[in-house]
Amino acid sequence: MEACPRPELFDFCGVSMTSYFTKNWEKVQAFQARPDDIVIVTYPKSGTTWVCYILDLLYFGCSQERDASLYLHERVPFLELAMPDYPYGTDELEKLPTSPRLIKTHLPVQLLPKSFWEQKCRVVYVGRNPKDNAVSYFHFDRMNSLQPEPGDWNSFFHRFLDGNMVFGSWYDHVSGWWEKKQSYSNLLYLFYEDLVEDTGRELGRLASFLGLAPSAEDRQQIREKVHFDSMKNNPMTNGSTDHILDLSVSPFMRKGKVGDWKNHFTVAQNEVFEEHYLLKMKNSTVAFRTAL
Ligand code: PPS
Repeated sequence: MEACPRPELFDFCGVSMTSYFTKNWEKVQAFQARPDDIVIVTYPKSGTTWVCYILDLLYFGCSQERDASLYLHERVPFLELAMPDYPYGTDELEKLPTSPRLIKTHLPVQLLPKSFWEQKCRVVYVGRNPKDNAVSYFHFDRMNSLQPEPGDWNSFFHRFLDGNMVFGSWYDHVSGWWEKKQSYSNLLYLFYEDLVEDTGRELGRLASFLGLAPSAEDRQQIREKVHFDSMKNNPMTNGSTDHILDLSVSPFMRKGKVGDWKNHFTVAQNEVFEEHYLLKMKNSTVAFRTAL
């Protein structure tokens, strides 16, 4: 397999993107949603894998046979993925035998294909505080050969503030989806920090949003399987067989904590960040916790 070059960022409908998520755009925009599709939406590095796995187990059970034989990305295809040597997300979704289909996307609200709205699909959004989100994204870009070169932490930090990231500005993403929630009732907006604080409680919120009633035993089993340590040791979820990820640079399941930003942000960066945050988010009521 030939090594692919690290991609360039370019402006795509006002959002920074790489070709690995735009190459199949015609098919993405024409995607035919079904009324029972469940869409899991996140800005990258906000807990996507975690919530995809929770939903998969809630819907399709914890049987060892299924759980040990299918990678999570096969169970929950990534809609806009169009990378070399990977099946395109839209093709994977068309072949998916399960019902409902669980669909992962990182698209900002204005780019979600319109049939999801027409079909009134349920949407689960997961947001994560921007400081930990930026740190997680930095380490991901270091170890993922199909992401742009991250450069050093300081230059990455400034790019994050400027929204020059794959999938654009964190600020626009979290506030755009928060705004949508005010008018679209089939949207559950979760926070990574709440999941860390009390996974069982958030599992309950998810189940009731989806109209599911897992038994106490099922809930317990799911909680065990989706614990950070279990997912880190699980080849179906830990990225260990993904050839574009170099786990010797940084693990895909890296720390799973709230507050790791304190190990990266300098005092000066934190001051710049806080001031910039107030400006960028002055019109949004969404609120994040940077510590528990
Ligand atoms: S991606 O590549 O966008 O799909 O990444 P994503 O899954 O959204 O985010 C990865 C971060 O989520 C953490 N993670 C978890 N934290 C706690 N518990 C569980 N079970 C869990 N699963 C994934 C993962 O470790 C990444 O965060 P960091 O801070 O880098 O550790």
